[in-house]
Amino acid sequence: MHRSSSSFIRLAVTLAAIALVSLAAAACSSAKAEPTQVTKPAATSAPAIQPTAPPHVVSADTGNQAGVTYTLETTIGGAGFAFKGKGGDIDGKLNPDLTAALGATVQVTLADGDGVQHNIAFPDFGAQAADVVTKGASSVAVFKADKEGMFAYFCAIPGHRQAGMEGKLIVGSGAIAQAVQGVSVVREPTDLPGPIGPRGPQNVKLDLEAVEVVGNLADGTTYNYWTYDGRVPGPFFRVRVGDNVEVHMKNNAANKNVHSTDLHAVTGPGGGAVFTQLAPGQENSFTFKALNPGLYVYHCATPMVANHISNGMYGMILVEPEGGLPAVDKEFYVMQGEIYTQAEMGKKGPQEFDVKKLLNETPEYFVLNGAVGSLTAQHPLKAKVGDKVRIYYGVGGPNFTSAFHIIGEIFDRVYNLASLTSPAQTDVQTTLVPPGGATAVEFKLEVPGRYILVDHALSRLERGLAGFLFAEGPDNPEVFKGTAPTGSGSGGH
Ligand SMILES: [Cu+2]
Repeated sequence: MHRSSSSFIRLAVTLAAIALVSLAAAACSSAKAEPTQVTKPAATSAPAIQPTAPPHVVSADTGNQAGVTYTLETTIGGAGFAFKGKGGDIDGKLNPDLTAALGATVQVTLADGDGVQHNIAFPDFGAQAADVVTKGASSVAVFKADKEGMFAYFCAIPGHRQAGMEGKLIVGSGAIAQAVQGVSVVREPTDLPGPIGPRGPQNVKLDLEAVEVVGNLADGTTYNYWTYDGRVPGPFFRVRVGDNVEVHMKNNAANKNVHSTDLHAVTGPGGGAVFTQLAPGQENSFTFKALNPGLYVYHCATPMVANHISNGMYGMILVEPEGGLPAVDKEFYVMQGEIYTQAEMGKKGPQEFDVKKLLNETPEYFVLNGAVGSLTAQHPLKAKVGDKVRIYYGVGGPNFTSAFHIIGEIFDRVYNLASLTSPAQTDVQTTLVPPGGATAVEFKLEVPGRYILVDHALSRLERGLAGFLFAEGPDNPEVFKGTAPTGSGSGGH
């Protein structure tokens, strides 16, 4: 910790966040260490079924209704913590899929392999194995797999599920598991056009298509997204101040709803929405002159607008000032949104939109680029030490202002509220981004490792909002050095 200006609070919060996402095993284990750990059966509200199955894995494929047993060992690995299969088909696999025939008794033994406090919960079946605290301790969850489908299991210690301790239990036909496979709606953060360069104003044409699609919201969880061009956020457009811009929008014939576009870069009533209220199968165009440079949000403006936005219909358009923006090595495109599902976050299978939660502003998920894991497991940002990075960050929302922050970095320059003509602010830790607003931040990467994009309203991290930025390159001990506490098992980055 060589930033003398860092306050203790910021440090503590940052460390807490790192613990959640990447783990700080030492802190957990030292805080919870007990001299002995008694092995105890699950204290659970599940039907009190005594385990009768022998201590080996019985394949669920045999249709054995009597029971199936699994052993999972806790481990440090992958994104943080994980369950590792022991024995049978799941041996050595991280967070393995567990399967059981409908009606089978499932017995899961949890073995503590890392000396950190853990448990395992099957909330859909009201079952949870007691906490294990010391290395070698074990506990058991037993329940009856009395409903078909795909269900989550996870460690219920706060933060551990988000740190990677989550897997799937598939009961009955594997076809159900297949059925909830949606497509990826995640827009890659590198999917944006390059700088325009020193040209004069031109006529340019932008194409947009509204596409309704069943997409992956999280692992094993799907949602009926409404998108532009099948991705969240929609395409990143780049024009120059003074350009005459023709916007051509199409509503895919397979859609069920009317859609439209309101671009905040437009000067004119509705931002174009009046010309683009399109029924499925329709298309239309309008033109506008890009009068003001800036980074602007666009979104669907068809009632209920908040519904269309939360389902994924937002994106950004950059209107470059004359001469463009200063050159950087890497540019990224990231947008924050909320998703309102009827079931609680973490429920597997297809999820339904919940209008009441939308109106009450109580989302189940907060996401970057459309889905949980989008910019962590799937498409992390990548750069090199020495790179100057610019992130175009917008909030589709529809409701929550973001306290945008990168754990481990300081923004060298912030184009506050995405104003590109005001002087940039310098040396900013966290910047506010309102719904329907944006920012552009720039910083140089001095130290290699993993940085974490968050909304510093950090409860939202627990609901899916996180992104990784990996910086590759040689260590820079002059700026940052240290050693992890012994026995933590943490490899740092
Ligand atoms: Cu729409």
